[in-house]
Amino acid sequence: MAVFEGSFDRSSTSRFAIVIGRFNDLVTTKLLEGCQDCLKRHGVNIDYNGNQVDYAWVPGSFEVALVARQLALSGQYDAIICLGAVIRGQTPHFDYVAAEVSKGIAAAGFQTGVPVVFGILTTDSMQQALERAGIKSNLGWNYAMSALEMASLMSQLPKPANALEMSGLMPQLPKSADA
Ligand code: INI
Repeated sequence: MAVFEGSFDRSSTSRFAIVIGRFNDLVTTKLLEGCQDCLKRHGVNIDYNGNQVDYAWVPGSFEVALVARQLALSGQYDAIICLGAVIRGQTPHFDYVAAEVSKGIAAAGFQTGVPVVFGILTTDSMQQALERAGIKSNLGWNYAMSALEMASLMSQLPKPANALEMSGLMPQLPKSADA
């Protein structure tokens, strides 16, 4: 039997997409820098005109999952990295955005079979967000590590016997009574 484990040594051949929310871009641009730094130092060509990383900017975290799913469905990427910052305010808005983006990103991965990394900060304050986007550490780096590891791991796993069915995209037909 086998032990499956992602490695970080085939990065120069993997392809990634990064989806970034513009909302709270003081934070998300820093997450992106951390993410790019990690990818670059693992041998990934992060150039905008290169052939390894594509970038998609969206208005806010709420839109991230939709775009990540569409990119994943293209079959062109080994992993998708989602970056956003949802910061609690005076209203319940935070809860709606945070709930939808986390569910949406999980669904995008499940539905497509492509690893979709949850790089959305959810914090109580801008201070907490900035601390996680470069002031103390930069979680963008960690999100890139997850993408590298998952891209490698998924490439090693046995392929689904029925790719459409496993993706959850095939409509479930009702079973007829006499079938
Ligand atoms: N989007 C964020 O990425 N972070 C937030 O903190 C946020 N808040 O608090 O409102 C936010 N809202 C915008 C949202 O993501 C959508 O872009 C907008 O509602 C349009 O659909």
